[in-house]
Amino acid sequence: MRALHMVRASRPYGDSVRQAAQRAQHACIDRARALIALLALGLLVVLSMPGTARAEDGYDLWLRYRPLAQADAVRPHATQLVAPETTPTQSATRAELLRGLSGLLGTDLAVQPTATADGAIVVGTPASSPAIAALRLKTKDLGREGYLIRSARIDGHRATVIAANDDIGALYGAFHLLRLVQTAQSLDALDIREVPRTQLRMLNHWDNLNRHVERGYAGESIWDWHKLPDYLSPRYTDYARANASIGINATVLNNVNASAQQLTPMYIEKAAALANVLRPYGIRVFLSARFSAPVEIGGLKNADPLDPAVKQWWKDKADEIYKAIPDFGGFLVKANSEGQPGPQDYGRTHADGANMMADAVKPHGGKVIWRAFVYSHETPDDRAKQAWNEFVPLDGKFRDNVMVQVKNGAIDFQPREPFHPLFGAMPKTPLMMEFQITKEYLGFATHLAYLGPLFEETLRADTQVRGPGSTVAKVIDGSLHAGTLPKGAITGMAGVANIGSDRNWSGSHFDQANWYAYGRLAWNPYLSSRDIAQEWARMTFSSDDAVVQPIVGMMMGSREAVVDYMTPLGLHHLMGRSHHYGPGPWVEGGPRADWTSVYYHRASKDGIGFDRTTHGSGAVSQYAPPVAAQFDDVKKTPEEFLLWFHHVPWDYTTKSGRPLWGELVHRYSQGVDYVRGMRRTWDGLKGRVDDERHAQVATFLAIQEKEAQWWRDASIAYFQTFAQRPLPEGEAPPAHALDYYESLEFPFAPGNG
Ligand code: BDP
Repeated sequence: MRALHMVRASRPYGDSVRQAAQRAQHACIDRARALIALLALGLLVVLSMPGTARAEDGYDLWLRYRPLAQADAVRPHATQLVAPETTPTQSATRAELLRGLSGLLGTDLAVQPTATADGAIVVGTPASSPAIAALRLKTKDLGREGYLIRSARIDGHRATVIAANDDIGALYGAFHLLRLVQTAQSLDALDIREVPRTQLRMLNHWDNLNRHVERGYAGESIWDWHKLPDYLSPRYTDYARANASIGINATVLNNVNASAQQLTPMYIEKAAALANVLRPYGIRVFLSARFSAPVEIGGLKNADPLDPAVKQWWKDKADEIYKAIPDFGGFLVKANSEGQPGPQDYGRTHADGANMMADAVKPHGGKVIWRAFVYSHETPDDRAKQAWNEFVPLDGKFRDNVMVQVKNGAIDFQPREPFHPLFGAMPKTPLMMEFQITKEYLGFATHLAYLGPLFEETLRADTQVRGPGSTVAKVIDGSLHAGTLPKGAITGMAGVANIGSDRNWSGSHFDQANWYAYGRLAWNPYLSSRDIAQEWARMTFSSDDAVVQPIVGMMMGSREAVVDYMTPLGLHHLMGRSHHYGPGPWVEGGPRADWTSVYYHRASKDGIGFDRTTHGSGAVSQYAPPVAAQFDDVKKTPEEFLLWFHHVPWDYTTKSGRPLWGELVHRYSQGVDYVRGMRRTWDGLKGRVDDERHAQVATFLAIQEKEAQWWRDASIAYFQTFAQRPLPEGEAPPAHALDYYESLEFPFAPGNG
């Protein structure tokens, strides 16, 4: 219609109607072209305007490389790139620097064989780079993965040097340099030396072969097993880049509740294809192994670890895997836990099982990571004590290529737990930390809960086993027991991944921070979670302080808020049955007492809490004497663990002066209030964060507020039936009666095992 109208309006005399129509059409096309050009120009201007918020979907994680406000300060330091490209890792390093710096600075770097001008970035090892060899830097003690970043002069030119012993160290150094640029740090007079404090920095995927992710809230498994080994999604490479950028160097592809199928030739080939993609980024593949695999896929009559046929089966299996994956990392095993098969099925110990598998992978340099997450409802003892009871007697009985992987707390990844008493209690066994990055117990993907403070709290906890300062971090990095660990013992940390096929990887934008923080702390368990949050927020959202500071503020208190509105004062394990979504303090009965809530909170008319003192279950005695004495005394126990260790009367006076009941209600409300505060802060950032991400976070925060209120109301309604006291003044009553909350069912909640 519009074109026709223009034809009529602009027909000069003497033109045929067709000519006029053609001319008008051309004019129209010209105008359209001009408009497109104008729009493109506008877009370009907008894109290159630093700090401008434009739609982003989160796929790029913290490696966004958007134009930097401070680009002018960086450009003189990044005029050319001198980086070898003869190995896949070198190519990845060079490609990342080019991609990152050109994105951040808006200019293309010239790649040169040598530094020919000021501002060269020179990357490599003494073997790969003559310029670096000539500098004769002290790289020896950097190991394979460490690196130096130095300001230097090369052939009279100012240069920034990234030097390592091995390609992988250079890649890590390249990511570090990019981080410095992304976070707007000065590149003058650099003198950085980094060596990872732990050797195995690993993700544990709880991914099944049908792509269901146990406790996954970010869609299906990232691994498209069906299309492997032929189709290699580009996502695998981006996964590797993201992990390498924070130093993660190992990944267990499949669920600890493992399918034996994973060890069949077909799936070994698929795992090998993934290993090939991850290898250039320094990431080794491990597999969870089902202990009964010799029976299920090997046709043996049993899986007894002392049976020669079983030993042979695992040796052959290891040989087969190493043929396909020469740098295969080894096996992760969940045995005799929550119904999984294990050596105890044959009257053998965890050490018998672990050692048998360790012998199978040993000739290839492989490791066995044996989980200490064991407990049985048939054992009458407090669940919190069972791992310690089983494993401490086995200290010193494991092969030197076995590591025991211990969850941060003795129950199960709760919003808050005291550190696991096994840390410090097995001086002859390398213990790996197991954190849960996916938020099974902290509100799934929709609750904003930054886990950095949780990780940090555990790592800084003082076991006191060798006097004050015997922190969990020192157990994990091997320094506390350097004298007693087997020679060449490996150190490490594992994080249960929150990664899935969702476009933003983690199910929510803020959950990316938990992956990031985990990686950074695995590299260096002594980092501060606040510094990590700053880094992450700058890279992920904006380098503008007016954006970063409010975001960091929200993040830092967010985990504590979850503790408050779900399980304050040391309460734990109060979530809905099986799916673990929402409150379920009333959960009782069913197949196992230790899968109910009443087992843990023990609320009655006289009080609430689990007595784990020397008068109760005695769990406190599993800690070193000074810690045990502290936790044994209700007055000395930090209030955040009060009901973890003590059964306390409802009118017990807490530190605030409020009676316990009042304090409990206060904490619940405080948690909800914090979420309201986060919403206000986030609303204030509208326009400063791109609309797409802003809107999703805002919606998730609204969900979080609703669910925090639900947790508060349901918990108060339930506990009030025991406390039999009115709500403190000013506290709003629950929106519904208790039976309403109890009636809610969620048969399709995600992630259910
Ligand atoms: C529990 C999860 C369950 C896992 C188990 C484990 O609910 O899905 O299999 O941990 O760590 O917290 O093995």
